[in-house]
Amino acid sequence: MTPRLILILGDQLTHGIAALRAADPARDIVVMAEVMAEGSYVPHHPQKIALILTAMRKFAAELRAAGWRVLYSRLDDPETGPSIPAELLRRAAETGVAQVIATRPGEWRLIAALEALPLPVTLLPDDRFLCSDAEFAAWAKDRKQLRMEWFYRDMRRKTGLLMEGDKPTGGQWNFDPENRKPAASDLLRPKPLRFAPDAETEAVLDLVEARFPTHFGRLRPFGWATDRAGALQALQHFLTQSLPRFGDEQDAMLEGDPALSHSLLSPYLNIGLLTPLEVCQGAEARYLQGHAPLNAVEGFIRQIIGWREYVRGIYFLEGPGYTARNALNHAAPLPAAYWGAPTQMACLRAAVTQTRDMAYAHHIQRLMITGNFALLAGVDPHQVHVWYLEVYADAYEWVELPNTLGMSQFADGGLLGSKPYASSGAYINRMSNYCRSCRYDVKQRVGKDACPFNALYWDFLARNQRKLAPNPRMALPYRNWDKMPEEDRTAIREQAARFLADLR
Ligand code: FAD
Ligand code: DLZ
Ligand code: SF4
Repeated sequence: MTPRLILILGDQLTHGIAALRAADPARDIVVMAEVMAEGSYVPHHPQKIALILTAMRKFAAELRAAGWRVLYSRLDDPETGPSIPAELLRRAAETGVAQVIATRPGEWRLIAALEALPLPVTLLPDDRFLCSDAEFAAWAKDRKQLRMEWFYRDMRRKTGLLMEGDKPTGGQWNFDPENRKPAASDLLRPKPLRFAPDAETEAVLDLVEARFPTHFGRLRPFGWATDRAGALQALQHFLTQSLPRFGDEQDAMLEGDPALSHSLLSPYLNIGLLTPLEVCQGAEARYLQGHAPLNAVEGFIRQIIGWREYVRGIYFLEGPGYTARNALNHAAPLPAAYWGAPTQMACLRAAVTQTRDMAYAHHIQRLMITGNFALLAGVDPHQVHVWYLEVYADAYEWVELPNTLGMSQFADGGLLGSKPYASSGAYINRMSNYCRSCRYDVKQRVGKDACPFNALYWDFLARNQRKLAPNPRMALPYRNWDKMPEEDRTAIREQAARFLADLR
């Protein structure tokens, strides 16, 4: 029987992935390629590139050990082509094998490139996700509004996670009201598991250092797991050490404690070293054995079978055009502070510094610090999107774009979420300890010491009143704005204008 080329991409490192299930080790040839194009179509954080390349090398070794023939191209091989399509054409010419089977990539960009190849290419659905495109489209069809909470309930029913018959465990679908607690410093809080680089990882770190010297972000210290065994260890560590406090500390932010009780599992989930169902079943088991409370376990599972699946559904439902959305017509450039330029805003400095050093920030830092500030400052959502895609170890367009453009920048006009995640300094002060060490005063709205989030928040509301005021969920802030004396409103808007002018 004619052999086929089986393409495995850097975020498809799962032994049970569709393309491998459709292939036969005795007949087919696996193709894996480290290419400059994937590391630089946006300049990814060096830790992300190092994670992917090391994990690809280890995965290829596992495939060979399992009996597969693998053609593996290293970035430093002189024959390696510049891109995935170039590598497939080279391997096709070299082997005389023309037909390609791949699992559909997670970015429209690469789907288009594979479909444009002058070779017969079969793209199989990526069934590592719990909800297929067809299922999501059927769910979304005829709904006036898409809301994660309704989708999530269907995913609970589908997976049976935290279900007692057709009822949710504990009698409620969502325990978030118990979760939004500010964090308290705790020197004994368990830290996420980090891994000292082995020789293979060190070799890749040197390669990445040499090939991507200008990318934003520190490569070392590098502490990510780079194979499934390591990712499983990280999962067990999270389940036993941090999961019990996950719910309580989910929305909190603390100077000097970048992870709190978050899992840091997204880079492993997104490249396929862990599967969403095994992670959620692990968490559910901790609840059933009495080791973790329901608010923590339900909250954690919701992030994965709810938010993660929901944003992916939106990405593929909306198509490549979603990237261009800009419902609020924002056009300002991304401030230099996002690239590490000095800023006196303690919260922004902490989030960006941590991002530079770890390629990681937790959800509330991404949403309510860097995302919120870009939203209030009217930054072009496309620039914000590219920044998030560049700087995080877990960033792939299918998950990053809806989170950034939809959830954080409201650039889709409310398709993904019901209202903008905009807040003044008061929210950051309530949920973090950043304000204590900040040069600005979170209680002031105007004056040289005033927290920039305050004037910017009201200015954002005023600027967008026509578009946002009809939204019932925005009624309260607009009532407060309208009640403010005229001279206060003028002073706030002047303060915001001065701050934005200085920023630019
Ligand atoms: P935990 O807090 O421990 O959560 C557990 C898991 O739930 C995560 O590992 C992740 O797989 C999943 N999850 C949680 N929230 C979300 C969400 N909103 N969407 C999808 N999955 C979620 N996540 C990415 O994986 N890649 C991205 O590129 C990305 N970009 C984001 C950009 C913005 C502007 C925002 C607001 C959020 C973004 N997120 C992204 C979602 C979320 O911030 C990260 O998944 C989370 O911070 C990863 O850290 P963790 O593993 O410690 O998560
Ligand atoms: C992110 C990434 C990087 C940095 N490098 C490679 C690579 O060299 N080879 C590869 O196959 N995949 C890489 N990836 C992952 C791809 O960018 C990812 O598969 C697409 O963005 C689709 O999600
Ligand atoms: Fe951030 Fe304002 Fe608090 Fe400073 S005062 S840390 S700028 S919220």
